[in-house]
This record gives sequence, C-alpha cells and structure tokens, in this order.
Amino acid sequence: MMQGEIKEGRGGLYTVRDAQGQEYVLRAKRRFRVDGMTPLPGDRVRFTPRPGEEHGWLEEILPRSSLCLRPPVANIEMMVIVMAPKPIPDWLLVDKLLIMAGLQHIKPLLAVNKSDLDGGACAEAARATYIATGMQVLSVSARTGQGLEALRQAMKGFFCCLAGQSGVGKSALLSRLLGVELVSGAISHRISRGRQTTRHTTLLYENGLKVLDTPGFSLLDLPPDLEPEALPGLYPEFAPYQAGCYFQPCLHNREPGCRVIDAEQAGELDPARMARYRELLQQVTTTWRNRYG
Ligand SMILES: Nc1nc2c(ncn2[C@@H]2O[C@H](COP(=O)(O)OP(=O)(O)OP(=O)(O)O)[C@@H](O)[C@H]2O)c(=O)[nH]1
Ligand SMILES: [Mg+2]
Ligand SMILES: [Zn+2]
Repeated sequence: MMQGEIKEGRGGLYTVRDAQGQEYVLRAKRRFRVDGMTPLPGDRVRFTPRPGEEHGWLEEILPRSSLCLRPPVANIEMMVIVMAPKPIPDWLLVDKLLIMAGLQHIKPLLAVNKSDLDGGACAEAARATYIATGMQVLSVSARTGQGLEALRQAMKGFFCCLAGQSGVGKSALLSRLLGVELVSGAISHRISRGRQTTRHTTLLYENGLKVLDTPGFSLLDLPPDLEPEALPGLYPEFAPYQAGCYFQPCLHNREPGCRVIDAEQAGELDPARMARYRELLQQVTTTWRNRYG
C-alpha cells in the first residue's frame, strides 16, 4: 500500500499525490461512507494504485490534526481568512471563522484584499477590530501586488487554506502567490455558473507554498455541540480580563463585576465585535438549550 495526500475529490473520485509528486486517481471504498468519514482535501491516506486501470482504491484515512467542515478541509495548520471592501464585508463571518480556527487550533490570519479600491481603509478597520485578538492582519491587493510578499512569508511552512466570501479574491491571490492560472471571477462564464467561481477545493503546491483554494461561502453555523461557556475562551482579547470577573465562569454578558464589560466600557474592546459576540452567545445558548435542555 502507498501513502499520499488528497488534492481534490470530485464525483466520488479522488486525486491523490504521493511524496514524489506522482498523482493517482482513486475511488473510496464504501466503508468510509459507513464510518461516516468522508475523505477531504488535505487528508493523508493509504491507497492501492492500479496502474493502467481506471482507478485505484483509497484504503484508509490517517488521523487528522484538524478538521473543518466549512470550508471542508483536513489537516490545515493556518487559515487565511480573506475579506475585501467589495463584496460588503461580512464581519460576523470573520468572527465565526476565527472561532472555528480556535476550536481546531488552527493559526488564523486575516488578509484584507482589494486594498487598491479603498486605499487600505477596510484593512485599517479590520486591524482596529482584531488587533487585540493577536491575529495578524495584512492589507493586500492581488491586482497591484501590494502586501503579497508579506503574505507569502506568513504562509510559508504552514499547510494553509484560503477561506471567505465568494468574490473577495481568494483565487486571484493564489494565482499571484503561486504563479499559476486559476479561474478567477472576471471570466465571463461566471454568470452561467452562478455566484461562485471556484467550484472545487484544490490543493496547490507551488513556490514553496502548500495551500488549498476553496469555494466561497457566506453561511457558517457554529458546531451544535459548542457549549455557551466555551465561547468566551474563543475570544483571545478577553483573556487579560476574565480572571478578574466576579463570577467564574463568566459569559461577559450582563454579569455584575465583569471585567470584560468594564474593559468594553473603557473603550478597550471593539464595540461592534462585542455586539456580535453577544449575538453569537445568544445563538449558541439557544442551540444548546434545544439540544440538551
Ligand atoms: N480591484 C481588485 N479586484 C480584485 C482583486 N483581487 C481580485 N479581484 C477581482 O475580484 C473578483 C473575484 O475574484 P476571485 O479570485 O474569483 O474571488 P474568489 O474569492 O476566489 O471567489 P470564489 O471562488 O467565488 O469564492 C474578480 O473579478 C477579480 O478580478 C484586487 O486585489 N483588486
Ligand atoms: Mg475562487
Ligand atoms: Zn466577565
């Protein structure tokens, strides 16, 4: 049996690459579906090649170091969240992606693309919002090349995926970073294919980078088994304050003696992100009650 990594999966066929860069087309054995374990791009697998035949067999998925369902990728070490002044930024989606990365111990990075359109104003706003989280925020432009060297340096050595809304320029950024041609939104058949340009997640190795280009999305549900008490721990900017809260654990919602609320009132925490935190806390609490209440 051989070992490799899934580059992409389409219609039940998986393209797997071995350590030498050789690619194989494989079909998954039915037992994966029975186990409820769907092979994902990024998965390390064991397989039996069938040279000269239509396809070989994917035999086993090796243990995953991380798992994301949106975008659906395995073993990612860094999530490059991409946003832009256009389409209109979905800050709640960025917050949720940051939470998902935190849950899977994936290093997040925020790349604010299309900075050529607004002189970097959106990137400035993002930096102000997320600076206290410790996440690196980069102002970039796939069009002008601004910030791309810094982005490349940050991504180097990590298995990355690009995640974010459709149309923010994930594929455009990767085309520039990797020096490969990827289908990007300006192409005319975009309309006939609907809103998304990238239809399949693909693993790319080029220029010392290893990265997954994924289709854009705007809907993202937090895991239904996420406990309300676990949510504040996924906001790194609360860490300096929460040990001082009167109640332990504290949800930093309306509790008396809450140091996070004090910090918020002192202007040390971003008000819009705090409002979104409470919105998510409400959602998570409702989901939890419906499930276990
Ligand atoms: N002005 C400007 N336009 C850009 C930039 N980067 C990408 N675009 C344009 O934005 C549109 C969308 O780019 P894509 O790369 O297809 O976006 P995507 O995030 O991959 O979208 P999906 O594949 O649908 O998720 C295209 O028309 C690009 O030409 C940029 O830095 N500046
Ligand atoms: Mg794309
Ligand atoms: Zn508190």
